[in-house]
Amino acid sequence: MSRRPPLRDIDEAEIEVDGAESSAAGPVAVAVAMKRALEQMGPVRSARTLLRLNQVDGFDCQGCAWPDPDPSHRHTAEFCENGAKAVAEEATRRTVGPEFFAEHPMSELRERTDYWLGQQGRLTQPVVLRAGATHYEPIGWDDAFAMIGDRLRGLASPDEALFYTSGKTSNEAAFVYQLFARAFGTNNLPDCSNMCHESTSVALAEVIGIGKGSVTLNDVETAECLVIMGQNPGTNHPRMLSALEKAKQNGARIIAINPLREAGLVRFKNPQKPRGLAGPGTELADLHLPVRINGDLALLQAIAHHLLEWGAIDHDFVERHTHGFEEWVDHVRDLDWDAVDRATGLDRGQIRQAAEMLRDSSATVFCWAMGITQHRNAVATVKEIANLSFLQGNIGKPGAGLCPVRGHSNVQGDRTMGIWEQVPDHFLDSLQEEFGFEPPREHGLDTVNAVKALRDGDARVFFGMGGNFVSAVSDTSVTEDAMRSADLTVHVSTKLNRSHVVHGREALILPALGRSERDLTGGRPQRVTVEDSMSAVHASQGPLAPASDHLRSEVDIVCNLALATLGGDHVVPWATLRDDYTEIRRRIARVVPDCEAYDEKVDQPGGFVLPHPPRDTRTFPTEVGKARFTASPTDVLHVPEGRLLLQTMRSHDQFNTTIYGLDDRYRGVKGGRRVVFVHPEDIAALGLADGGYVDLVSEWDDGERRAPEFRVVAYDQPRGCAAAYYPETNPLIALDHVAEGSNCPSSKSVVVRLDPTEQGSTEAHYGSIRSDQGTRAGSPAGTGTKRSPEPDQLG
Ligand SMILES: Nc1nc2c(c(=O)[nH]1)N[C@H]1C(S)=C(S)[C@@H](COP(=O)(O)OP(=O)(O)OC[C@H]3O[C@@H](n4cnc5c(=O)[nH]c(N)nc54)[C@H](O)[C@@H]3O)O[C@H]1N2
Ligand SMILES: Nc1nc2c(c(=O)[nH]1)N[C@H]1C(S)=C(S)[C@@H](COP(=O)(O)OP(=O)(O)OC[C@H]3O[C@@H](n4cnc5c(=O)[nH]c(N)nc54)[C@H](O)[C@@H]3O)O[C@H]1N2
Ligand SMILES: [Mo]
Repeated sequence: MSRRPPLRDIDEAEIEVDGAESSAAGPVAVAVAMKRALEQMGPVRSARTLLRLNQVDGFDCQGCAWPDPDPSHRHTAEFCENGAKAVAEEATRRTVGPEFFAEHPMSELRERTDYWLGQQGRLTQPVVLRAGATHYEPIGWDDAFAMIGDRLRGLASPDEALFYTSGKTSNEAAFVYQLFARAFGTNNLPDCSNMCHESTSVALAEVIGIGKGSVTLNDVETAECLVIMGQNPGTNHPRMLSALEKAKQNGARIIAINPLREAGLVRFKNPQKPRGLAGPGTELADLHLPVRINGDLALLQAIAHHLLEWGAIDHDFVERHTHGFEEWVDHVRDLDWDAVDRATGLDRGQIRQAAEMLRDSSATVFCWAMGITQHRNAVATVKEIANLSFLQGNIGKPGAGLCPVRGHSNVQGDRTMGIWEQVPDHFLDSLQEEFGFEPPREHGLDTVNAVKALRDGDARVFFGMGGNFVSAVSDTSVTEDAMRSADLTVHVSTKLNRSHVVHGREALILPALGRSERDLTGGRPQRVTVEDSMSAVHASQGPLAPASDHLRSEVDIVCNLALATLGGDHVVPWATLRDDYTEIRRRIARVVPDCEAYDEKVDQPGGFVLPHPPRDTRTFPTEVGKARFTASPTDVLHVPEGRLLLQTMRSHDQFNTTIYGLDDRYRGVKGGRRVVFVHPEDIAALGLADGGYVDLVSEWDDGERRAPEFRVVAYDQPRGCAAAYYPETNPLIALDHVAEGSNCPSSKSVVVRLDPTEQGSTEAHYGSIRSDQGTRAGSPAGTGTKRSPEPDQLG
């Protein structure tokens, strides 16, 4: 199985490779942020947005979910380079109106990359693609709602509809959206979490009784030791570096566990400080463990083995608050060191050094992200992180705890509001009591199962609240075919993306207001609320005039759709909820646990923090009423001879499937994205050349999957590992390659073969398919290989 990539609009012949950097941020970050802001927004909008970003009376950054400092500690410029890019991307002055769609037929748009599609600008008007039509054309809002309502009512069962959510949706919109799905009659609420921190949520719910992290920003800043695993904060959570800098100034030591030596974990040049702008910056990681991909579970067990050996145990905590200790100890004492060596690829001295740093710390925070959650054994690994924290009592005390670092800015809030295909019964009971309808009780479909339902004809309508489903989900060709088999696909979006051009028999794009924009729904200024990665909830209100007069808020869209589908006399007062979001917050207060007096509490400067029993009082609402130690087998992922273990990650110039630009500055790549990072000795051993071109091929029971034409880049990392960017690599990941227990695509451990090819050969390779579509602009074959680092310059 292979999929022709839409290459026509990116000329990667000019790609440059300069070697990795050894510090993050600094003056270049400020310059890049300002350049991007000015290009997209111009000076006035740049000032108007950036100065309101993450301020108490401003709006929440559309980027990551890292929390804001206490109101009294915020800077005038409380944002990072990538936050500025995220804002610029939304507040751009470029627009995509009806003329655009008249000009560009689907046959052309389908050939475009997500990069090109996104760069066209903000969507301005609802558009429809009628069955068999060649172009999207304008449609009025009422007609669009009527059309969707009609198709939904025509389904054989409400479970034939899928209501996907990406993690930017506000709490208010999320609450009415899940309410609509359930009032319509389904729990099919797949979300981006299913591909992201689901492994974390599943593991933590089981072992600490709540699927959320247990720390505050203050804990991070006052920890004695921080373990940062499977996370690249320099790119994906840049404001976390300021917190790490504070921690270092308070004497903390940092252990980075990552196959790559990410610049943001080495050194931080804080652009808010003279020392950061002109000086050497702050050294961050004291110890970097270049673990082999997927070796974390074994590594954590080895560290625990040492701590047990040395008696570095908080006996009081273990006795009073935990369950299952003996069984776990038996497993870890008996550790198979040979398996540890093979799984981690580390030398035992390095592991011991990490264990010593933990032993010598009386307050440790554990941070992790996608490098941990997107593996077959991810749930087990997260539980092992929890085991280690329990052993030394590092939970529910200052400066210590579990810190899963969430992705999308409101992904945690969306879950709190009930965007969850497996929401617990007590939540459904409250919904029933508040609104007086009977919500469906059967669990719904998650993301991977949603694709299967479409593929198998069990789902007919796909509705996306934000996001870019076909590019974000694994197994691109299967997912695209699944999407094409739908009767109707609808996307509530701000920008054009691939999910709009790979569509069902009929398709609609509904353009929504972004977070930076003024929301005057119901004729009054509305604000929304969001929850960050540390359970802090606060208000957000955009300052800008909307990109077009036709835009509607997500709340407006959901409530009008509900009216069109369920009728004006439905038990839920949709029009009232739509016209005053305070009414929604009143319902949130009565339905969502721990949200009493919600509207009043979000009014406090900086908002409020949701309760978290393990963090607040060391109570663990698990089945056994205690924190649970759990023993997991020390597994080693087998990689056959001649194959590499590929992780699929983000470059510095993207937000998930939104591509801001073609540079990955910290890793030294400029002007292109189809690169695969490989250890110099593996390049030699595989008979390849640095700067040469390969097809990435993955092998599954049902055949091969191929992502063509990646340039090989020599890059320091453990032998046997490789890395390339997502979403270009999603065609390689079989839909069934998922984490056990969470069903999260295992996008960080894909066994691949590298087949040598020639640059520009894709055309020939797919010649018969591409022949009628012209040739790729400006990429003469065989040119453009530029300077690349010598192997001994790396690291
Ligand atoms: N600017 C920007 N910000 C973002 C995003 C974005 O795309 N752009 N995305 C947002 C979202 S939704 C999310 S979920 C987060 C993602 O934030 P991250 O999780 O930081 O994102 P990735 O780029 O997937 O990085 C994974 C990191 O894990 C490492 N890694 C890979 N495999 C392993 C492994 O087996 N073990 C260990 N220890 N490490 C491993 C990689 O080398 C890399 O450093 O960021 C959010 N913030
Ligand atoms: N191989 C591989 N695959 C992965 C990952 C990986 O690491 N490797 N990471 C996974 C992760 S962690 C995640 S979270 C998913 C991300 O999956 P998604 O959340 O589905 O994808 P995004 O790229 O964030 O969605 C971008 C689109 O959202 C729309 N949008 C932006 N802002 C708004 C808004 O305010 N309102 C509305 N309505 N729409 C808006 C725009 O139209 C934009 O095109 O991808 C997953 N896929
Ligand atoms: Mo994510």
